[in-house]
Amino acid sequence: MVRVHIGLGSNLDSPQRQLRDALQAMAELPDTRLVEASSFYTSDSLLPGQPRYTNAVAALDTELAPLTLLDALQAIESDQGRERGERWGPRTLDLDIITYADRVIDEPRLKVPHYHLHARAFVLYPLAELVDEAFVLADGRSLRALLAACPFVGLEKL
Ligand code: A4P
Ligand code: MG
Repeated sequence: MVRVHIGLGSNLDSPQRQLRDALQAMAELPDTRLVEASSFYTSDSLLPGQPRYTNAVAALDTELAPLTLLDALQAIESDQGRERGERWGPRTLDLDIITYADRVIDEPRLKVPHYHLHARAFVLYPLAELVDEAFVLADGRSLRALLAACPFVGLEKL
C-alpha cells in the first residue's frame, strides 16, 4: 500500500454533491482505502466567466499502480458526467493525482507531483490538512515553503 493524494474539483451540477459522490466512489475502488478527506473550499475559477469551484483533497492508501489509478479516476469522472472537450472547461468533476508515495512521475499521461500545484491555494491548503507540517514533495519542495509563497487569498473554507 502506498499513500497518495487526490485533488478534487467541480464547478457544475451541485459541486459539493459531486465531491461527496467522488469520495464515495474512490472509497469503493479495488485495493484502495479512503483514509481521509480535507474540508471543502470554494474559490473563483482561474478562468474568468466560469462558475465558482469547490475543491478538496483526499488521502488514499492504494495498491493500484499510477496509470491504473489514473484510469480508475478518469472512469469516475466519466461516471459523474464529465465531458472531455475543451481543456480547462467547466466540469462536473476533475480528479488529479497530486502525490503518489514519494515518486516523481514524468510520463506523457501522468506528471506527479501535479504540475500546477505550487500556484494553487485550492490544492495546497486542503493538502496541508492531511499531512504533517514538515511534509516534503517527492521533488524536494517543502509544503511549508509552497504555502508561504501562495497566500490563502480568495479561498473560502466551507
Ligand atoms: N495528467 C497529467 N498529469 C496528471 C495528474 N497528475 N493527474 C493528464 C491527473 N491527470 C494528469 O487532464 C488532462 C490530462 O492530464 C489527462 O488526460 C491526464 O492524462 P484533464 O483532467 O482531462 O483536463 P483538465 O483538467 O482540463 O486539464 P488540467 O490541466 O488538469 O486542468 P486543471 O489544472 O485541473 O485546471 N479554478 C479553481 N478555483 N479550482 C479548480 O479546480 N481547475 C481548473 C482546471 C481551472 N480553474 C480552477 C480549477
Ligand atoms: Mg485535470
